[in-house]
Amino acid sequence: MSTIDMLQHILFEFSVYEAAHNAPYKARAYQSAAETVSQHADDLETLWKAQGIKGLKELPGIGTAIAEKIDEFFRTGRIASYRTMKQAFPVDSARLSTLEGLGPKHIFTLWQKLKIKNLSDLEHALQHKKIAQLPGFGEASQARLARALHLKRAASGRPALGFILPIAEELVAHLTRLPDVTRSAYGGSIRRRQETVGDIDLIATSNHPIRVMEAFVHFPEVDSVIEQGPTRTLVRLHNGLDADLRVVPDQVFGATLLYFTGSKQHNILLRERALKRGYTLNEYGLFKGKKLLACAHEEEIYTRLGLDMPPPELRVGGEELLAAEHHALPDLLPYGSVRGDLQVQTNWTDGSDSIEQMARAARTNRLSYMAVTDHTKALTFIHGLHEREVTKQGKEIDRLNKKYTIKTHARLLHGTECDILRDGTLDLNNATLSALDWVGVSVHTSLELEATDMTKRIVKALSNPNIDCFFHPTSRRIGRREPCAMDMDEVLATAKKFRVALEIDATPDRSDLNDLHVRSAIRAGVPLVIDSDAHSPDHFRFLNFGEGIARRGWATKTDIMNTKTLTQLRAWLEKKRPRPQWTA
Ligand code: DGT
Ligand code: CA
Ligand code: CA
Ligand code: ZN
Repeated sequence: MSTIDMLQHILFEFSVYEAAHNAPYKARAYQSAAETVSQHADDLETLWKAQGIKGLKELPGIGTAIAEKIDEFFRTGRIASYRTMKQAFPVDSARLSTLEGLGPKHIFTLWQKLKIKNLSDLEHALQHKKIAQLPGFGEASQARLARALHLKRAASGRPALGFILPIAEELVAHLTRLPDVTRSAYGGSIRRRQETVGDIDLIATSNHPIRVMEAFVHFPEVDSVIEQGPTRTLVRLHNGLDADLRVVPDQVFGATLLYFTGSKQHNILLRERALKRGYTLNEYGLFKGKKLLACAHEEEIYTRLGLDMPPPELRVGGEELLAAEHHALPDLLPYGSVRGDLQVQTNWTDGSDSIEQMARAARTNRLSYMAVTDHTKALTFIHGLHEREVTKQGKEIDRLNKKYTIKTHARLLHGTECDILRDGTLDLNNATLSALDWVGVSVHTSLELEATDMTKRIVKALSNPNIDCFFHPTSRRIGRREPCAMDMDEVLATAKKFRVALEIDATPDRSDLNDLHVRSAIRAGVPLVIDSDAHSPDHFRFLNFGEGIARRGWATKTDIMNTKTLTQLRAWLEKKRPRPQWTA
């Protein structure tokens, strides 16, 4: 754990402790401090060195008491009151909190009644069915917890792509900077943009492989060395993932990259094709007998095999090879095509920053428009907006649109992320919805409904003529919560009928829709959008992961509505229902 991760962890544990002890304001203070700390990461210590407690206090969400604790942490490497707290409450509350449905009060009860300190203790208690009888639990929540824990165990070791891609990019950047390295890339599931990742496969070319390997094992991300050799070195990173580096001569880069990009099934089919044509194909090249035919660039190898080159995202070992043979590969949506983000939360609800700050950050991320889509009143615990607050927010958005130009701030659409209630009715009245520029709906509660009930609920919601988009349609969270049960074909048919767009929510652990859903949606003629679901300025970068999902789903630019300009998007939306505010 880095120093900053440690500090964030401590603040988070304080927040659980306070929440468990009926101090919601203190809990909230610690929680927002933890978020601020993680956002400022390495800058925080720099700021503290330059300006001390005073500098810390200027950050959002950090008051005097917490600033003093952070100061103590940087000065002494620990916080005395944290030790005292942990003696009274020696519970890994941060890890336990990652289980769906396990709040601070529950965690405290588990400790008080059963001395449960961590996931293993909990697992043990669940096996012995000791949870149901505790106050505030019951049979249903015992079963739910067992499922959540099972899911967590099953998923641990396969984190979502979005958490790992930046690390892979960083490692490639380090490798490329080495004087002995000519080219470097990541391959494997990461290059194919698979939604979860087993390990990081790296390739570098060099005439001095031993020197490259020696530098690699000393990279700051590396925790320990599992195997070190001149062609292959395997290390464990601090985040628990393995990174697997191959070093080859530059002339064979294409063949090695192709092989280690996979997928395994794609490789097998390619090799069979090569064999049928009297060639052999391996990670060092395409050969006729002993004669090397092609290996410097991936494309040469595909060409020799009579194929167009499928983009890595399509290499699953299926239809892409047929398409490659018949010059029928899709013209995939290019990265960077999304022009506007249509799901963004602000500090009107559970986002960290103001509308203005988010609009500026969106513009910095080269977006030209952004919909403000704060949550609605059913989500009481994050102060979801009531109708009158939605209306008030609209005035603020008008003011900001007048105040700023596209030079510095994205144009704002006034939207909502309106909750779909259990019975399929919506959490805002129709008068309020119809006055909005952009209406997204989503499911956040009663996620456990049976497929027939859930489908009915969604169909009812989507048939409301004010709805433009269904956000994160399955509500899954990778490693935490399985997708809601529903009849996806019926949802698609409904979306098509009422012309409701479905969202690809690019938040890493959501990735919802997934690639297969995207493909079905396109086939069904359902419009799609890609959103970051940003809750802080740093989240706009997620859009790139969403574009990856779309590409894996064979999406072209025309399939994704928010690749349109704002004018085009408005024209498209107006066909569904008039928005008088745009002509006024
Ligand atoms: P992961 O790591 O589980 O997320 O998935 P991958 O696809 O990155 O798999 P990995 O790391 O085991 O191997 C990287 C690539 O190496 C894989 O995509 C294709 C290639 N590869 C691995 N094993 C085999 C194999 O037995 N046969 C062939 N033809 N290729 C293989
Ligand atoms: Ca891999
Ligand atoms: Ca590997
Ligand atoms: Zn939210």
